[in-house]
Amino acid sequence: MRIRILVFSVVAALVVVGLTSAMTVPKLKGTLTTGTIILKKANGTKVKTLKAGKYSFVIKDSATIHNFTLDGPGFEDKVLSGTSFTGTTKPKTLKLKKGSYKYYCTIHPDLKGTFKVK
Ligand SMILES: [Cu+2]
Repeated sequence: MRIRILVFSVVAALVVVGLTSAMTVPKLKGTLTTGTIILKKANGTKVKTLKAGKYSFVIKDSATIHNFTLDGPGFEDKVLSGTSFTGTTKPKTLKLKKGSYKYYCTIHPDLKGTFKVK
């Protein structure tokens, strides 16, 4: 009986750990204004390198003339915030693979940032 309780506890603990790790997808916050585009980690630092894996993207977009578009392995010009949209996008989970990524406005390609996934 005691072993059965122990086994149940271990299984329950593993389920909790599994659910927790599934829920803790790192958040990345993009900001798009009339003159700036930037992608930051939850701690506020600019994204330069990331480990391969899933990330939850949220874009805070106050510009009606720009879009926030991601280009890189697995994504060819994926629009995360459309040109006319303003506000904060719903979180979108994306799986990033190794390689070089660029986030930019397709209308104004000079408005851009890059990061690497290792
Ligand atoms: Cu633009």
